[in-house]
Amino acid sequence: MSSQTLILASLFVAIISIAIFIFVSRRKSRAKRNLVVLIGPSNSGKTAIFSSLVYGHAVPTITSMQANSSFLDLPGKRDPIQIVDVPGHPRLRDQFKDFLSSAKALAFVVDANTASRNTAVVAEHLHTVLDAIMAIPPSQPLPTLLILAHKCDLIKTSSLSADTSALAVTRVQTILERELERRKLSQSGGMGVEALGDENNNEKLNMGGLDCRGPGGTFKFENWEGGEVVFLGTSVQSSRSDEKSVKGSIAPLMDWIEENM
Ligand SMILES: Nc1nc2c(ncn2[C@@H]2O[C@H](COP(=O)(O)OP(=O)(O)OP(=O)(O)O)[C@@H](O)[C@H]2O)c(=O)[nH]1
Ligand SMILES: [Mg+2]
Repeated sequence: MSSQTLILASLFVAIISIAIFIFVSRRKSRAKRNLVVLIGPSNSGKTAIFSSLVYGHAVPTITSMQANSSFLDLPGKRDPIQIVDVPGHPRLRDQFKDFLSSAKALAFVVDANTASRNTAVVAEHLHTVLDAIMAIPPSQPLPTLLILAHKCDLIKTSSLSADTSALAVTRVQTILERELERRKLSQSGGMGVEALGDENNNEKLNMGGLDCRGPGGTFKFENWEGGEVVFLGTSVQSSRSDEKSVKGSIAPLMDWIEENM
């Protein structure tokens, strides 16, 4: 065999090997994305949602000091869905970053009933999540950001027939958009924004992640440049006797998982 043929044969083998490697690693990264990560402030209801998804009912909880992880088998799905519940404690909440490359969805849980009182804390926490998603390299698929307006059962309405879930979603979305726009303006004015979660971490003062398309770039989730944001209204407990079963109240999240994973 001439040396030219040998070089051509080696090149051919190298190209085939690279093609096989890329094919296998793409399949792997697609197969891995069966994960939903529950994140958000302390006491918002992440562990209650986790146990409702995994065990079918909410269990009594205390403040989580470590992440919970379990699998959910759904009819018609080949692979089980992994659910991870990351504690909201300021020193532990950044653990969600470990799952960024494999998560299909990050579910940011907000207590819709107290969101207006805790706006600054909730928005600062969400800002760290938006910043982390925007920092994902373009070669990696972006997780969908689900924002769960949770504890819908506690929303007070004048009419019994009102859709508390829709009210909770509108309330949470409006509050967060307003506060994130405020943070964006403070940053662009060179004033910096508060890092409420961990007062020792100065990096957070320069967080990005709020870029939006459209005139003026006003912060709106539908125009956010970091990918898809979906709002869902959920609850795991019922304070009204005429309401659906506990499992039914996380139905919007379950439906999203069934349709998208
Ligand atoms: N009314 C009502 N209460 C809820 C709901 N979901 C959770 N809770 C209550 O809210 C409290 C906090 O819930 P957790 O699930 O422990 O909150 P968490 O987000 O895991 O909090 P950390 O572990 O500290 O991050 C508990 O007392 C729950 O019973 C809900 O849908 N409705
Ligand atoms: Mg918890």
